[in-house]
Amino acid sequence: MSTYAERAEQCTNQTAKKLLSLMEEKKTNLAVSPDVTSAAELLDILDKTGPEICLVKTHIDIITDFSPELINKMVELKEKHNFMIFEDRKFADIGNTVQMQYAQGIYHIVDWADMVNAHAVPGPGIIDGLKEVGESKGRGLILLAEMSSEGNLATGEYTEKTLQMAKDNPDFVIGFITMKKQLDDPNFINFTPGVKLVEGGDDLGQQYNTPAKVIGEQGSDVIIVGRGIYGADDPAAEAKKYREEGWKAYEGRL
Ligand code: 5BU
Repeated sequence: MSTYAERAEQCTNQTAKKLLSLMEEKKTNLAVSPDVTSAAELLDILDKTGPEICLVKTHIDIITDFSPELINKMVELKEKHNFMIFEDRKFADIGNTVQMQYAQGIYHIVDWADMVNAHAVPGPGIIDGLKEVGESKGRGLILLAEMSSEGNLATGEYTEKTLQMAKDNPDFVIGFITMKKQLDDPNFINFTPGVKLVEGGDDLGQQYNTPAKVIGEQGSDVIIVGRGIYGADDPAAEAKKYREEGWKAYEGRL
């Protein structure tokens, strides 16, 4: 299996290249998902876990006291700790609408998020719409090939067709939300949510796998951890544990 550094060399998209290089350089395949609802809490968790992560995954629309100042501060932390930003917006509309959701409204996501994700359900027009806005800024798109929640419909033929949409747009699509490695193509990065140090789930259908399983056995590239880290008493210490587990699993599979 290729290293993150080798794959960074082969990528066409600059966001994918940057992420893979950063992962290798910082020796971390951990993304933190601080799903809290206040700006101060978000910034606090990000400052504490920043040294351990390659990426932060945000849900900007759950912040109750959002202001553009939050974005400025998040970008300051990004520079301080050297990580990238993924807004988990899960676009799911026609190309014309998602373009506006991506660039306009109050969040202007395209201006600060290195990468965003989208459902494949509307068909390739969703990629075209996002690409028209994001490509010139060097942004990257992640498609939801699979989901972590019980009973989800992103399986079988749906997943296969999603992968084909990515193959048709290798300049803008940088990878997948998936439970395992998809495609034998070093260009695409596999991102996996639903990760905890012990397997299990929550009472709303979330299902958890361990870093060892996700990275070591299933061949994914990036673990995305929410409650496992921000719900801990010491998020910095917990992030360090996930980072070590994730990196050990990566080295083990090389
Ligand atoms: P958790 O607290 O580690 O369960 O949070 C998981 C995060 O990943 C949360 O922000 C979800 O919105 C996100 N997620 C997910 O859990 N499963 C999926 O299939 C996708 C996103 Br796509």
